[in-house]
Amino acid sequence: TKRRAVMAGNWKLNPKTAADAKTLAALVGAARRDVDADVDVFVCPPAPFLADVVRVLEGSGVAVGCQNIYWKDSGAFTGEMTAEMAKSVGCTHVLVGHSERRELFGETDEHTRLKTRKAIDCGMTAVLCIGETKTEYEAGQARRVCSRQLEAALEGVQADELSQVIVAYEPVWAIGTGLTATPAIAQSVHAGIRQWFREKYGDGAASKIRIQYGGSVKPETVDELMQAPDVDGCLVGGASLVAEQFGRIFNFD
Ligand code: G2H
Repeated sequence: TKRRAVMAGNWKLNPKTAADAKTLAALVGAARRDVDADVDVFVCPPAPFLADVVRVLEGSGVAVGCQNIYWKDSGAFTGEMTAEMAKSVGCTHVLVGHSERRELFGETDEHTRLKTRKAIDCGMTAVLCIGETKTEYEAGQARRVCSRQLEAALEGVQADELSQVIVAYEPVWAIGTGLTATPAIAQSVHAGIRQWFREKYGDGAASKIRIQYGGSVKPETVDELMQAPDVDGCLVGGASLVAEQFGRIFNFD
């Protein structure tokens, strides 16, 4: 049988105000009608809204994650936020290595390693985002790029710590472009990712690790994606900003 599904909303730099964030959170919470349904759900609002969104979603069955952390514990690092800070306001998850962080903010594989380590040590779940660019995809390098990113970010992470790791495969060419990878493409790369875990950590760990697909997931595409044997959930950007759409996604058939 498949692993427990896990659905995440990445709000990115939206919505505009705390009031709007609370309204969206309340609608997402309401869309989670069946709190006991066999799926984990969390949303990742911008940092200034985290505490409010945690309060709104209390008891709703929707958890809260942050979109980024710094790996230091304190000090002169203007503009940054620690894992401990996020945890102290109720965040349970943190996105690490999103392609926008890598492309626009210069995050390296080494940064993803430090952030993954910090999230685990802090008792949070690291949602490790990996994926190839269009050029790499066209050169047939999807699996190789994913393996390199996994190798780097998980260096030093032990098998018994993998319960605090979720992998999100997000082909960069499918992000916000409206181009969803076909379920067949997603399945093929997800199988390759699981194979990487098998070789590195063994069968048990490989069969347990949850791998989300991300990149223009919509209500119209979620059901078929979720039928792929190695797709365990979705990381949703644009469609997570409309509660009705995100609800339809996490209540997938
Ligand atoms: C990929 C995804 C969520 P979108 O970045 O992380 O966004 O669904 O808008 O492509």
